Amino acid sequence: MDKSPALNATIKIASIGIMSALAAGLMFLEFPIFPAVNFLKYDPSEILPLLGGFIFGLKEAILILAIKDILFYFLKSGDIVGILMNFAAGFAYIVPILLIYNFRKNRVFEIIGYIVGVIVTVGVMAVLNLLVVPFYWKVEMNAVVGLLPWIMGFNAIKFGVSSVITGLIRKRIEKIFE
Ligand code: RBF
Repeated sequence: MDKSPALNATIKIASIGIMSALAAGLMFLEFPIFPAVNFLKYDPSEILPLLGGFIFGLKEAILILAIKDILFYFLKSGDIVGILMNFAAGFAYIVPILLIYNFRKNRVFEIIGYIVGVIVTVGVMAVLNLLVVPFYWKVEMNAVVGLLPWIMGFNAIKFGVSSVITGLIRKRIEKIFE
């Protein structure tokens, strides 16, 4: 972007708004992957904050993620625990990817970022689910331990798929902003 600073700021604010709204819309596609853990739903909405992060930066990515979740909370879900878990997963996924990419802005570090991002998310969400699901479903923590393979598999698939899609479309999306 080599336009005037005022125009750049305007483009950025408008883009953050559009990307947040698109992400909230994508979240409506949500569906469970594994019947054993049908409270975990796949949707590809983390792709937009991640793209926003590659284009504008980490703060902007977190802002798009937060607006997406607030919009979805009011438009559909109404479940504060589910929304906070969705935000936590998106945060654990996006932050390592963008930190690694900001260290060296090339394809290799981008791909290392996706791999680390998925691993961090699988680990963080395993712990968070162990702590939260006993209260949410009023079950023993031992029962949740039995679900861990499904929970970890879910997050690996969800964020693995989102990484592949983002890796494939990123350059094309960024061209729009050149
Ligand atoms: N979303 C994830 O991407 N990863 C998770 O590990 C995860 N754990 C959740 C645990 C509970 C108890 C709930 C209620 C939701 C969780 N979510 C998780 C969010 C869920 O997949 C969905 O996006 C939200 O519930 C919004 O419908």
